[in-house]
Amino acid sequence: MGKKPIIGVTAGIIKKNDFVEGPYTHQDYEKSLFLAGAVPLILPIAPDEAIGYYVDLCDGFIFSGGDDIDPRFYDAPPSLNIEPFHTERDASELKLLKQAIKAGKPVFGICRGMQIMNVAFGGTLIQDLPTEWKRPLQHVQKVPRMKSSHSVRLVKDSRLSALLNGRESLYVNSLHHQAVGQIADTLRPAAFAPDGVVEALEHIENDRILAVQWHPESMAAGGDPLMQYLFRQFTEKCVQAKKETV
Ligand SMILES: [Mn+2]
Repeated sequence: MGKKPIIGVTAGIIKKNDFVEGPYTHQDYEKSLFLAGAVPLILPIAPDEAIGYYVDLCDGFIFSGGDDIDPRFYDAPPSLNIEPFHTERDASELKLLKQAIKAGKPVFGICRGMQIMNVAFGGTLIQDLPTEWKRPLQHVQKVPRMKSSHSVRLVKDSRLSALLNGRESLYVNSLHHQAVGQIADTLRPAAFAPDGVVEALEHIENDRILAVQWHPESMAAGGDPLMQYLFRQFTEKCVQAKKETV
């Protein structure tokens, strides 16, 4: 006991019918964390006073995918093509992210999780790629979730590229209609789609902060070795961070 890191995964809310409603994460997050040797812990949207307990309990955090982000958090009005957002989830995750980083915990933002990260550090979002981006490619893929559908170019000398042994590009899946707009000052892009959309972000100094726009958890759960490697690397980072803070 004690060697596997506990990794918190932020949950959204799903309503199945009038009688069934509750915290939701896609099971691929849990599957890929178990595969990587971590123990996942699903974190429901929490009141402020519970956030510190989440930070203490977990050795690292995945900020998961989900709905749009309420644009009030980056001082923009909702555009005509915004989809449903959940203000309470956004507020709760922004607090959790800031406290987790302050406590030195590794964080991995995925899809919406990358967007909330950019917003937390002061950046903005594109609210709807098809109508607000010049000549976008298809970012809501028409093939199963675990399959890749568009390429990304990794930024040379980025931490992400180094993590992947200097790779210059890879194919990823894509299930988003929002994207990073103005990048926060303390973050830098680590990957771009062919249409210029930001597909990965990393912190300029803190190597415990990484985010991707695609869904590596579904590719990993579907058997993709590169994405499984990404999860093992994150798990290892959580183990290291735990050792250093004890
Ligand atoms: Mn994409």
